[in-house]
Amino acid sequence: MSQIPELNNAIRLAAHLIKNSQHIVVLTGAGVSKESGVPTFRDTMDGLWAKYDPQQLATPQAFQANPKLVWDWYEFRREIVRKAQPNPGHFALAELEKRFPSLEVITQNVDDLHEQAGSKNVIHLHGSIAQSKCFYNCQGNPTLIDFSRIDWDKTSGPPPCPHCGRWVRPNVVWFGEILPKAQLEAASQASSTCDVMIVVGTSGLVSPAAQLPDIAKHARATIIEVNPDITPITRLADIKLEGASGVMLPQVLEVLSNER
Ligand code: BV8
Ligand code: ZN
Repeated sequence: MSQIPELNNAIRLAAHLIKNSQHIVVLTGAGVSKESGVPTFRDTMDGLWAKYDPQQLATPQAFQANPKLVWDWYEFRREIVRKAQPNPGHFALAELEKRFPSLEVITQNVDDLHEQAGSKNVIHLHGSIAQSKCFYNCQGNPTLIDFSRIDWDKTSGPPPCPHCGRWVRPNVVWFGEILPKAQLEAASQASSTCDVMIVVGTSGLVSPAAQLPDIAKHARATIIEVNPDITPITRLADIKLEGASGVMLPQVLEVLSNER
């Protein structure tokens, strides 16, 4: 446990509320994958990408203006995600789901580290960086493409869609694009029916995901925020675990285990 008494009390209280909950929802952002070596959106990317703002690159306009630049940025990020392993924070959430089977994870992240750690009920609001699709969804939405079998000049940028010959793009939700209807509905439903929402590693700046804690609060849920920083969600939090998720979440689990 932490050496800070207030933090210890917060961890104990969080464990107590989780233990007595009926329906837990966990909302995660890039911070939960930071200890796995995946940069957050607030982090400046290193080297070549340091001069670009992710919010400027993660848009359909940027892709149409310079498909090679955006495609190469995603290939760079895919390599980081491919090498990443789940961290203790991911594993603690997967263990919580084992003990509380109605637990749902709503993630803004495009990596699959929650699933790799063993989480089963995961709602991806912003898609998956490991998947690609036809930019025009020419065979239906989404027209997923396995480009590993396409032979194309990789220096020229994105591969051509094998159906229509036009661009292939990452299967993620870009800024200015609408979120997948089913996932957003499921996330809103979960947020409006949970009695505990654990918000982990998100700056709470991107909508509509940023509104989910408000929905939970309106439904009289207890909000537990896990983040080393202050965020717009902190004002909603009944309990603030001020620290890294890979440290805080295992400590909550440890208290839960000792209380068994
Ligand atoms: C939509 C996939 C509507 C891609 C992402 C003006 C013009 C256009 C749009 C808008 C606008 N104003 C508002 C909008 C809406 C816009 C938006 O919210 N913009 C913001 C920036 C102002 N939203 C959208 O465009 C969304 N779509 O609104 O559509 C619409 C309606 C009709 C018709 C058309 C459109 C789509 C948003 C989805 C964008 N895609 N990702 C990709 O990954 O490349 S968003 C992307 O950024 C992530 O998925 C994530 O959601 C977000 C980053 O946020 P976080 O995850 O919170 O990460 P961040 O780095 O910010 O923070 C990390 C946190 O972790 C920090 O707090 C840090 O303290 C903490 N931390 C660090 N270490 C740790 C830690 N915590 C715990 N442990 C640690 N160790
Ligand atoms: Zn196509």
